[in-house]
Amino acid sequence: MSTCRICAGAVTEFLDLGRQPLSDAFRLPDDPSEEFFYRLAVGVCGTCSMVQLMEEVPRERMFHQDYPYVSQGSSVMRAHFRAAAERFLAAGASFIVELGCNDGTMLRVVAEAGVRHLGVEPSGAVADLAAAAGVRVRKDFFEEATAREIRAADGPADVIYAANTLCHIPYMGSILRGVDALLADDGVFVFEDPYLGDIVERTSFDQIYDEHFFLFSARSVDEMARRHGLELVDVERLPVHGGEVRYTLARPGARPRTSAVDELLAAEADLASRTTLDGFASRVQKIRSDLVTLLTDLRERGERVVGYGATAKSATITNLCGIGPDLVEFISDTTPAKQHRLAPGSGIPVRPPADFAADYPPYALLFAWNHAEEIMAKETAFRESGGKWIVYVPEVRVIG
Ligand code: JHZ
Ligand code: SAH
Ligand code: ZN
Repeated sequence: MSTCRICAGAVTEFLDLGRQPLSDAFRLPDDPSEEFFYRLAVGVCGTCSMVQLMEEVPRERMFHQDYPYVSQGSSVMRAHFRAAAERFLAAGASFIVELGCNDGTMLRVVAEAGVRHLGVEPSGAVADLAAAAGVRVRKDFFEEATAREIRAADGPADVIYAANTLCHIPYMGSILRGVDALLADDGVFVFEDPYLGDIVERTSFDQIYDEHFFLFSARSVDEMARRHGLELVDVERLPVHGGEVRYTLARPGARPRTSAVDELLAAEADLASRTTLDGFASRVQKIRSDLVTLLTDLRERGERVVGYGATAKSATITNLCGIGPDLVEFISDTTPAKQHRLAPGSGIPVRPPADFAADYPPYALLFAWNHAEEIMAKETAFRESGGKWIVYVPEVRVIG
């Protein structure tokens, strides 16, 4: 049992994913330091229904100068963020603040339009990429104190936006007090994160890792907003990252609540129930044993398997299943800051895509399954060489 980070209610554990490393800590092969591990387990609050990790990793261990993830690695995500920026601009926003702006993939569109903005980003190297792209960025963790300083210096924000960032932040009280301090009276706080409903439906349990402290639903976000003097006024389901929801919060009465909110709330009637979550946990165990069986069989037959996409998500599955370099030769990844390093916990080497293309393996294990369409569309030569994809969401399957 632990205490809910939203409402202080009792959180009951429903899934233990074991000892896990930091999902984005790609290590140099000769790094002599001891690797950090924590217990990855997830539970649900009996009061507000928020699904959350049982243990919290200190933020500075995850987000620092060398944080490697960049948003620009997917063409689908670049288009997604361009569309988000264009929508804010079309609505007439004159000051847009983004939490976790990363390499500035969204805000560079705002900067190009000449509209006032600020990115708040604690991870140094990615913040530098944003600045180099013409984005105004503050290297800091967003929290109440940061928000008050921004408000004093820059005035109220029409839009506060956070993609794949809010669910990373356990200290939610400070964040929402900060939003209250910074948001214009008729402003909107818009955030999008992996959706609990999709995670349960697809058994995409690899969305659970250190950085994803919360798995949001309309119900839990509605409760969270209300407890902090805000109102959930809109929800929109997004196809990106394996299924997300974009939530819009506003000050009470400032905006009408759309029917989409009530529809999603109604569809979630059983989502946080013990039966649903226990069913999810037992499907996780099936995926785990199916995948280990498949990879072990392939090894016994002498077949090569290469991983595709050194995702943060892959840390959960490799470490849960005990998949190491004996089962997956290396992982191909486009991110310079991950290449020539070892994947966390598993020690699987990460190599540039050229190494994948130089000698196509018969099997590629698709760790970046959320980008399947984009990846399969461009990896035609792999398929033509006879290559087959292995996926494990929503179940273990060989394609080809
Ligand atoms: P991708 C990260 O998760 C961490 P990850 C974080 N916690 C989060 O929530 C999401 O991002 C937003 C590579 N790649 O997007 C690039 C190729 O090699 O699934 C990335 O390393 N070739 C903030 O890491 C990885 O795969 C390709 O063609 O799970 C994809 O990572 C493409 C498209 C990607 O997020
Ligand atoms: N928005 C981008 C990046 C997501 S990665 C996208 O969707 O692709 C999550 C980002 O949140 C990281 O760059 C991390 O440094 C940042 N972050 C973590 N805690 C934060 C905080 N308290 N305030 C602002 N950014 C934070
Ligand atoms: Zn709670």
